[in-house]
Amino acid sequence: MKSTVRQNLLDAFRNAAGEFISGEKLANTIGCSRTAVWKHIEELRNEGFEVEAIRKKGYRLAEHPNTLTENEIYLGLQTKYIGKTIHFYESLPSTQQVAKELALNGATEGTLVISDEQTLGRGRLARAWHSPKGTGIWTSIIIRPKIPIQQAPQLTLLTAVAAVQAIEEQTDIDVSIKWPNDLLINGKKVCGILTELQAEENQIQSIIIGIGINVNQQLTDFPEELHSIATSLSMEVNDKINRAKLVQSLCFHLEKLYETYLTLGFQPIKLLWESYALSIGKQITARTLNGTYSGIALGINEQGVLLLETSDGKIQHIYSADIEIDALNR
Ligand code: BT5
Repeated sequence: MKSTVRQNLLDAFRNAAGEFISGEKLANTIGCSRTAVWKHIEELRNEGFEVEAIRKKGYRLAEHPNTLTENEIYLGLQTKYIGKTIHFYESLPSTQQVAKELALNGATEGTLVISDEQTLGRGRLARAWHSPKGTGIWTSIIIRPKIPIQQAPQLTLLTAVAAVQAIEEQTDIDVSIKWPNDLLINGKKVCGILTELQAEENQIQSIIIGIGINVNQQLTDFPEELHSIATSLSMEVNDKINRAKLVQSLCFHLEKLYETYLTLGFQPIKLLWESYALSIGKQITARTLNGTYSGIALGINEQGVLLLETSDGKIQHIYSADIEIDALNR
């Protein structure tokens, strides 16, 4: 966040819930001069916020611009710490890289990096993640859980649940999860999650949760090779979706689930994850770096590892793979 004055001003407008606040009261609550208040209001106006000013009554925030700016995200945020510090960029190679550097420099838990465009967005195994300007949510969030390293994959599954809940809340579309990190609508990918961790002497320092959600793209915004496998929320509902609201909702659900996870463990998250999962009980093929396995997906274990029963009755533990649900039982 660029300025705490700005942050306090937005908090004051949010608390006023559309009512007028006098310039003097604003200056007092924020702890700055009335001239500074005026300057910040002018900046908000330049960003597209409509701030009414009436003599003797003061200021009132009338309209939001519905753009994806840090102010717009901050204004509707209902969390304690996830997303409370926002680093917004017009364009970045990848939000993961910036979040990683911030985390190494001590950024607090919940710090959110978001960019309107990524020029080098990436998925797992350095695959490209298509992130065109002004259309999606390309974000990385820093968390610092005190958990053993081998439990880190649970956070990918937790994030997938949070993203499903946020999308369903904002759009009413049914979303399913394909293990471990794909969110699908009618079989097409709408969201991908990439979690990366930084550790020292077997201790997690930070986990960077990268989330990419296709929001307002139309088919022609995707490159040819993604036409048959990708979709956006807008394509599914035939309408534009407010990206800032979706980010707020994502932060809200992420924080709620993360708090549950820290107090009650993975079990409640696992149950939720299973309720959204596509592949459980189905015949699947899992391509791992060590080979390809086919069998029935039994579910996930306490670590978030996928259990696959092969035709000879053996149970394979799949830690990382691309899975395909076999055509026969889709
Ligand atoms: C993922 O990888 O799905 C994780 C994507 C994470 C992206 C976020 S955006 C914010 C943060 N910053 C980053 O640089 N990354 C994270 P994976 O499971 O490996 O899937 C990658 C594959 O998805 C590609 O090989 C394509 O086939 C496909 N793909 C690429 N862009 C896509 C898009 N926009 N929508 C749907 N599918 C896409």
